Amino acid sequence: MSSTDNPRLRIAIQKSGRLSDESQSLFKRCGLKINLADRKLLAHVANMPIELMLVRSSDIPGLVMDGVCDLGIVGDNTLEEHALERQLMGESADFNKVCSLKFGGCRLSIALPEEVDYQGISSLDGLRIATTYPRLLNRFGDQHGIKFELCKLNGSVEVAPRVGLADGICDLVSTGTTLEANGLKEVEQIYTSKAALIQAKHPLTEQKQQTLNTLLPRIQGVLKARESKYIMLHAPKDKLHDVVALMPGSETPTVLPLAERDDRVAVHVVSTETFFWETMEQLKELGCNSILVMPIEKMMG
Ligand code: PRT
Repeated sequence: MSSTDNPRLRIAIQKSGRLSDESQSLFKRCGLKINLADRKLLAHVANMPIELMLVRSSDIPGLVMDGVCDLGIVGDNTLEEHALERQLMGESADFNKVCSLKFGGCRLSIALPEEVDYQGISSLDGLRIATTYPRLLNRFGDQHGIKFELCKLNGSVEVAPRVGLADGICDLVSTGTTLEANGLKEVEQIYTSKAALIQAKHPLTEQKQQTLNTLLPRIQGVLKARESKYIMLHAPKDKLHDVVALMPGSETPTVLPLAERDDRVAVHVVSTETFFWETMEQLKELGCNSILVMPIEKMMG
């Protein structure tokens, strides 16, 4: 059944790998009851007309661009590489990026053996580079007027220089541990990526559109809640202005009286930015106490 005849909104997610747990957890936090027990290709959602297609990450851009799936979650890196490849083949690469999902963050970088004396981008000209991302690497080369000799690998890219297959690599990096463990150093960052929710260009049926209209605000609510904190503290009344100014991204605070204390108040705020220990220490210096920072599960409105 093609996606357009199917009453269920079909969303492609990675079956197993770095994006699969976060993708499933996002939908679960949106209230979807996903039946994953049998690990089939399609997992129905029990309480909404949605089905998840569990596939390899690298298949997701094509499934969405060809209209087999209505939506998909995939890394920008995979998406961009696939789109570039299609454009070079003269095929259409249509999709809409609905939103960035704030997980799966990484960078695509060129790395060389530690002992190489790196002299800048021009010294990369003519090097043999092993990569899973030849299109993104070539685009970087074109932008800087350099040419690479490419060695396309789909895995274990980081061992290529050690076994004499390439002079360097162009691969995804998150912590840098893999590069270090393989005696490589990052010399150029060519692309940064996060997981994204993408949508096919085909028009949705009214029923699917309604489902999407319910789902999207929930996704936004989960993403916003993930970054936000609910902060409660007791503050000296005469320092209220300074106290509120210290809390990043806070909406209008709720200020409540404290029993038997005319000089102090309770302050409650939702802060939409990262709340650092340093801020807590500064609040304490202003005379605040009972400072509580709590995670928020869901947000709407
Ligand atoms: O599903 P399929 O097999 O087609 O895809 P895949 O092989 O790309 O799957 P997977 O699970 O490895 O990666 C899925 C997506 O996760 C990627 O396309 C990125 O968008 C994202 N992502 C985020 C990463 C990393 N971080 C990452 N660190 N993907 C891969 N890595 C690898 C990298 O290739 C290297 O081997 O992790 C190693 C480096 O990690 P650090 O922490 O040592 O720097």
